[in-house]
Amino acid sequence: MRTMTTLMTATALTAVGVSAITAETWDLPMAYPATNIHSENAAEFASCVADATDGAIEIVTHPNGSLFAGNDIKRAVQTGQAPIGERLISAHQNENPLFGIDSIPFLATSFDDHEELWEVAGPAVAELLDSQNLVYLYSVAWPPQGLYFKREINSVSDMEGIRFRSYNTATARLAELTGMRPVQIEAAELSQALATGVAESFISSGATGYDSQVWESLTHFYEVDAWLPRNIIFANKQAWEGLDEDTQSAIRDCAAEAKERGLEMSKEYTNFTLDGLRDGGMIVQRASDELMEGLREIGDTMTEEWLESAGETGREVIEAYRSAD
Ligand code: PCA
Repeated sequence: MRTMTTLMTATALTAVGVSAITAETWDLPMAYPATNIHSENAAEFASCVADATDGAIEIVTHPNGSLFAGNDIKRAVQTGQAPIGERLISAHQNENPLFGIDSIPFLATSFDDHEELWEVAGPAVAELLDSQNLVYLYSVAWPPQGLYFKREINSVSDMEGIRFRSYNTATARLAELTGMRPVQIEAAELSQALATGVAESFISSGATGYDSQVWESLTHFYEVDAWLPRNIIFANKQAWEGLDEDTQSAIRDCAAEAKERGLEMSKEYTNFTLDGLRDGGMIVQRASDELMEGLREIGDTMTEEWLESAGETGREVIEAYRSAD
């Protein structure tokens, strides 16, 4: 396919004699709604790339799981079904524990700490992606993760038996350790799952609760700042290597801008969406000391489990992060 497009581009250039008259389209599958910060940021990234390459590369975003469901995006890009894509990387912790480093409970709980963690973890994750035929372009953290319920919850024992929507290994494990019942559901299906009672609770940012208008089904959001997971934009390696150096560096520049802009957008979206939940009628507050204490104990267990599974590389990254404090 790509060779074909390149050939057509070359023919068009010869025929007309101007640069970049035929664009190469890069479809970019994404899992979250078009109005979400990650999707809006990627749309700006796409327009930056179009400008910087004189229209030679036209990235077209496909939000909300419309091209591939979230869980299929990474494989689609690895195998070249899509040249570029965005994925919540911790959802792939089952492939390698390093992918779940951003979802270790209470390891990095603020944007600043999370960025420090990513400074040491990012290169290791990029290397791992490279070994899977993926080229890391940029990534952006979600706002801190809190707990959603449809009644008041003051302790871990209050959570017993609740049907809990999970989105990665860590969220499923959290459910198990708190006595809840995990069910894996894509963000695009979340409102529906809550409305039908398939799920009655979940952990996420204010952003996803706001995007999914969860006040229609739920009543409480507890700020626990458990972790900040990350979405990564990556390209298929062959598609990437098919680009000339100038094009690659133009895309890298746009990616560097997107990383910075995305971080600012995510920070701003945090309070905006918590206010949005309140406007929708939800009670938004910090979790009680008792609940936090119970969650921290579970966090310690999960940290130990992660370290055990992640081996030497994982341990080194955590140590480098902790000693940078
Ligand atoms: N929203 C995504 C992942 C993390 C977040 O804040 C979700 O709930 O699927």
